[in-house]
Amino acid sequence: PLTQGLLYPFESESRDVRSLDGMWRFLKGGYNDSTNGLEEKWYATDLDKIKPTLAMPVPASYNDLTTDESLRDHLGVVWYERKFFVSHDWSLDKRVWLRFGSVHYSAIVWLNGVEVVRHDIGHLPFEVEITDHLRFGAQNRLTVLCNNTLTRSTVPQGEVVQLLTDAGNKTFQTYTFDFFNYAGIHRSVVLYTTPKVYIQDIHITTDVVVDSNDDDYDEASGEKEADRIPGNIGIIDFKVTIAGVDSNEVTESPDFQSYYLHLQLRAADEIVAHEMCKGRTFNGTLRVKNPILWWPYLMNPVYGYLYTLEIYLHSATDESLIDVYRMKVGIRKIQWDESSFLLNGQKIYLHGFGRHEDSDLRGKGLDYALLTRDFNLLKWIGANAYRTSHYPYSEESMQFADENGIMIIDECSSVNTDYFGADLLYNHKSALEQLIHRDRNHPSAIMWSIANEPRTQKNQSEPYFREIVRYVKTLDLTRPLTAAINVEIGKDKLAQFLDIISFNRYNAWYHNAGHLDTISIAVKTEAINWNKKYKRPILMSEYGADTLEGLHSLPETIWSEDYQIALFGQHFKAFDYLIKQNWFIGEFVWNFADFKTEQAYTRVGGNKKGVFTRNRQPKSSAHLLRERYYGLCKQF
Ligand code: GCB
Repeated sequence: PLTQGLLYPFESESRDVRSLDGMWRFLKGGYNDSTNGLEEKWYATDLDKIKPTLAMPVPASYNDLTTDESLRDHLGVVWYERKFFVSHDWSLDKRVWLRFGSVHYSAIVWLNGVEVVRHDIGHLPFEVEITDHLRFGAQNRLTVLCNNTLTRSTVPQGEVVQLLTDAGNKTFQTYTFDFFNYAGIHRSVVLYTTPKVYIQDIHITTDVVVDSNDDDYDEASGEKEADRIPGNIGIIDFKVTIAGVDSNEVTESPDFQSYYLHLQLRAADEIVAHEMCKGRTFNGTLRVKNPILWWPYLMNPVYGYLYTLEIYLHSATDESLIDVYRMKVGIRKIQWDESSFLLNGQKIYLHGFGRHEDSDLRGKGLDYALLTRDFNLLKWIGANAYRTSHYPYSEESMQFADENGIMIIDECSSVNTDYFGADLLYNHKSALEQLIHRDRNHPSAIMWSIANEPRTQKNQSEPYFREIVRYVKTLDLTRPLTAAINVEIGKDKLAQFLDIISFNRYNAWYHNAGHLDTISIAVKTEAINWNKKYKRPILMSEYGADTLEGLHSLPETIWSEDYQIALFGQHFKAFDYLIKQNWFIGEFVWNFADFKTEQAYTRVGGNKKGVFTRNRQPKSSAHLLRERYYGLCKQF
């Protein structure tokens, strides 16, 4: 089913938002049906009445907050609970919604003991209307079951295995992806209200066209008409869905004509475009003369410029105002062809990072302080882009990216797929559908990445990805598709379907460790071969070296800060050559910061390929990268 609604919960004069973040009660369940608390109906009563509970913050991963190894490595179910009051006022002519920014991996939610919603796939929001289940003017109990089990049909995949221990067999999770499978309620939980009839969904696409009737020409100024550069028109096509009109909640209901929409686009205090929509569909176009375009960081003195789109829903009977929703809109045009990627008609060179949502203690939990620090570091180092390796990042981070002019390669949570069955295909399509629905209005989202390092040497991967790409193209044609590939050109079966080919390669690390002089030629050759074979723009989506902060050695040896610097330098040589080939469109270091992984003898306290430490302080290479990235900002 296609996602509906899920607008970011902004408050307005017609909408209240109430956070349920804070301390919740927490209880660990087991992996099996007999131990996970479902059969015993733990949701039917207070969790403390079942067993002593722990205090657990929301949002946060639960794994690193106690000293209990069995919770860090827990497989299966955990339970969260919190109580809240809502006042009688909220029962008056309103709908009340419960929204989760993300629960990893799957969730079942009960309100006052009644199941209200289920959701699968981490890193994505879900919501449900709870008006009929709420006790107004009284206390309510919200219970959430969160299950982190990964199987061959989850996105990403994992396997559940048995190990013999002194206490008998233990069940635990294995996975091949290289980041810790943090779990819990990772993003904010909110209650919000809407009117009974409400703005349910908004889809906008933007474009920039030349103004053929430029009527600002002023003969009196002595300007010759032929010398004038015609102005631009910014186009915002919108499609707004309202719901709640009748019990069917469909926009095409007979009562539909009793409503109209008024849209206004604001630049600061000035209204620069507006539109009224009546009739059966709320589709239309706003036109802005000589718009301030959305530009990436430092490509223009004004970057990350956002207008505010205000949507007012009125009753046609008495013109009263029913619902108001405001959102930020960046006007920009994306184009791509065989050899380039253009934004607002200009060639773009992407320079940035693969990243992770990861930090000490809170794991993958949303943290505004961390987000702020990360964006300040991205700007300090001169990055203009990052890839949301290897899953959708928070909606709040997408808003930061919009505002700061950081271009996002928006990746879904498919990592290292080596099985291509119908069950996985279904979930993978759903992961992409939910991601695109969530992020399609963000100017910063410039490309969709459908997977990271799938095993595309396998024959079954070909029909699988043909179908994935066909499906994504039915959802969005305004952005190019890519995937981060690490299979060799001769064997890979996915690149043929992509608009832009991204490749991950660890020259002088996993290949030929210690041989810095093999890097430049290998990178050049690989990029050229991808381009030759497929005639597409190419970018290097990962390269890097694990680096232990404070470890130095000359001549450079692997794991030292000096080696990371030398390895970057060799890559820069190749990139400088490739940039001149035109079709080479970007370079992404792996990784922005050190991050936690599963325990493995190749990982000393996690993956250390960060340019910043896990604490977000620079390693020596950060200064070199800063010089390069600022240089690239000037060049493009
Ligand atoms: C990769 C993966 C990334 C790993 C990285 C590494 O190719 O895409 O998830 O963390 O290599 O450091 O091994």
